[in-house]
Amino acid sequence: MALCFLSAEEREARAHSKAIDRNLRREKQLVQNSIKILLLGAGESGKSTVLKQMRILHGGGYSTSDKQDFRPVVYHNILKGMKILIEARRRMGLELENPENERNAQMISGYRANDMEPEQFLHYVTPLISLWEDDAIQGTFARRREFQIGDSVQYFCDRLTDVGVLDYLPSNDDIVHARKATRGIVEYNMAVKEQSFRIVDVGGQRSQRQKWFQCFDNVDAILYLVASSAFDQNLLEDRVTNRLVESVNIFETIVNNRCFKNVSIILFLNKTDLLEEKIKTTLITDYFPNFEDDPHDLNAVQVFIVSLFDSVRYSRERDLFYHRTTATSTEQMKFILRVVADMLIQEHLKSMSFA
Ligand SMILES: Nc1nc2c(ncn2[C@@H]2O[C@H](COP(=O)(O)OP(=O)(O)OP(=O)(O)O)[C@@H](O)[C@H]2O)c(=O)[nH]1
Ligand SMILES: [Mg+2]
Repeated sequence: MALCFLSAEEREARAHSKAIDRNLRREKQLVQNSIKILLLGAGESGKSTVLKQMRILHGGGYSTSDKQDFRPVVYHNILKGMKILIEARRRMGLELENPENERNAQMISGYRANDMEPEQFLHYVTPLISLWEDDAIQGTFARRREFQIGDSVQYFCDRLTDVGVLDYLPSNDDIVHARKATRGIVEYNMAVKEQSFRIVDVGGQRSQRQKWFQCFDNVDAILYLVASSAFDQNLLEDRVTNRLVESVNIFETIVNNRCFKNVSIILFLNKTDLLEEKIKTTLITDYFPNFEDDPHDLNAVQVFIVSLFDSVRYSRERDLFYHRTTATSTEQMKFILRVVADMLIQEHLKSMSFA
């Protein structure tokens, strides 16, 4: 039917429908052209931290209002962390060095999770500083592998005077240290060198892992994160399974999954900063007796951890790609993410030319 026989409304409706079709085509093209990266790994391995760095380095970053949204998370990390320390100290039977801290401990123990405003948090700051300085709390913290406490508690407790002000605005460093477990599936789009990337972040705790298969379609690359420093720690979920063993077991199911036959899988040996500190005093041989090298040598320990992951791969066609990372360091991630993006862009171009 010629367009001139259409009423004005019909013409408008047709134009509208054509515009929708155009947008759909553009979106489809964008999805086809973008590189889909899955972030996988056990709980607390650092997946969301890597995603935050991608947003800081290659995405829109964090506006003032986004940063404000992290305030209650930081407050919760600190108060929950101190509550855990107080309870663990009691169980260990360590006497508080400063008698006034009995009252402070009672106050913090009464904290219940809520979205706290700065005015409220300010009441807790002096008691928190006093407790953090107490030898009994420090002694308890030194034995933290015996109980479950987040890796960022020390970072924030060392900065209580900065956090404990009325106009506190979390910095990018604070944001990458803030801990909130991921529930469900989070997607983020960004571009590196005009190549679009679709990043998918999932929750790594056991209860979250049944959702993983929902994002297994059309994956180009997997960044598999492991908390390398967790070789002496047990899982939060059952408190008995070694965290490194759990991570190797999950990796085994991913790396040998036929869905990922042609997918680049890159291992991020994460939390290098914490591993470096830990091996000064903790022997990996106490947890992995088949380690035969110098347990205080960072490189030797990392090579051993990589070998645990490498040994569960059925296919030996390709070498296992890995990077030693500290996901909380924006400086370091800038370099590593660039290397990874370059590699994936090359592979993507190659696959497009064969398509
Ligand atoms: N010191 C240090 N802390 C890290 C590093 N990577 C992550 N973290 C911290 O470890 C905690 C857990 O990191 P997340 O990124 O939330 O871990 P996740 O893998 O997303 O965890 P789930 O969402 O539960 O699966 C956060 O407090 C991070 O700041 C690292 O390389 N070094
Ligand atoms: Mg997460």
